[in-house]
Amino acid sequence: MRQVSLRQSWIGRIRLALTIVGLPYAVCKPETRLQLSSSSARSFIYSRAATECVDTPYINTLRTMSSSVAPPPHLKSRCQPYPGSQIKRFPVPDDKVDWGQVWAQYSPVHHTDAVVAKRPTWADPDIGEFSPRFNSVDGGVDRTSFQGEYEVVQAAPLNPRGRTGLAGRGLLGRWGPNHAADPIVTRWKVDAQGQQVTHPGSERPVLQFISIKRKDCGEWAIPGGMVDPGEVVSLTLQREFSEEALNSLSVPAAKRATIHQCITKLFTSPGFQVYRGYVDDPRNTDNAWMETVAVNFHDETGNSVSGLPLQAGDDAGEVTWVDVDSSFPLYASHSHFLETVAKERHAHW
Ligand code: RP5
Repeated sequence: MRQVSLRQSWIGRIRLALTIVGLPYAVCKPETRLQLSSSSARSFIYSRAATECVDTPYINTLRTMSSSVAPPPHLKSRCQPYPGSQIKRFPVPDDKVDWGQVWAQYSPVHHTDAVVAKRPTWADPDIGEFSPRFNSVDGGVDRTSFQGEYEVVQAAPLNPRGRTGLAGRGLLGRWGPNHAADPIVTRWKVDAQGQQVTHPGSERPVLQFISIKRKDCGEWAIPGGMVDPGEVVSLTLQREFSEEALNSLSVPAAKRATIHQCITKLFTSPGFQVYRGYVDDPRNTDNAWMETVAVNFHDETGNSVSGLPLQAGDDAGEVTWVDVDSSFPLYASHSHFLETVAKERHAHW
């Protein structure tokens, strides 16, 4: 039986009041696409542990692109079979995704991958074997959601975007939100003469971004990764980029220091926060799901990170610069993030 946790509405009232008087709550709400002009941009620093944006001047320069239209029902989170297995999810039609739709016949398959069940350091124990504090920062593990407060039903957190046809954690380590960070590193595409390339169809300049081919599914993706307990997102963005696109874990310590020096400049330059919220990731389940903060770091002149030799590492099978184009299929919700970047930079999409 579903136990709906009804929290007092005072938080909502405070948020509404802050929004009305123009204080920064509005930019911290979930699933908000944020824009800022390059002239007014400030460095991106975001601390999930504190659950607040810490760079207040930056916050005040943001323009909000949030729409009041409800997001479409998640699709990849209902994919068949469940990744890394032959397990078939209980089929969920679009009109039954919402938990609010009563559906007595709903009988999700239970699955927690053997790797997760072995309890690696990045995974929680089973429900019943520990006492997680959901909807809070729990001993370094951020169990809050960008989507707001999620429900906990029979001790298990409930996916805020609705049914997926699979209960348990599947391949995800944490019950509830699994927080990631996605660094979108871009440059302008140039020809052999160094001239910006314009797309013949859209007549707009073409952006390129650094993409990795994921080893687990073979799909192209942004080189993102999980936020470690207690880690600030700005650090995760740089760390994951170094590990996956520059193979920093496998290079000698001296070379690692050089890589670090080269990319620190880019990652401390003004970043454009593209998205933060739920990710339609194929690994999502009814009780565990991905959320991310996606940030764009742009190499305008093409002579900072563009000069670094790309080398796939960690979870990446390949790494390369890829043209930003709507026809290029990407993992999870990554196309949506790239579309926002292209629009913000008036580039071809
Ligand atoms: C996606 O999974 C996120 O957007 C991020 O790119 C990625 C993190 O998972 P791992 O790459 O660490 O598996 O949902």
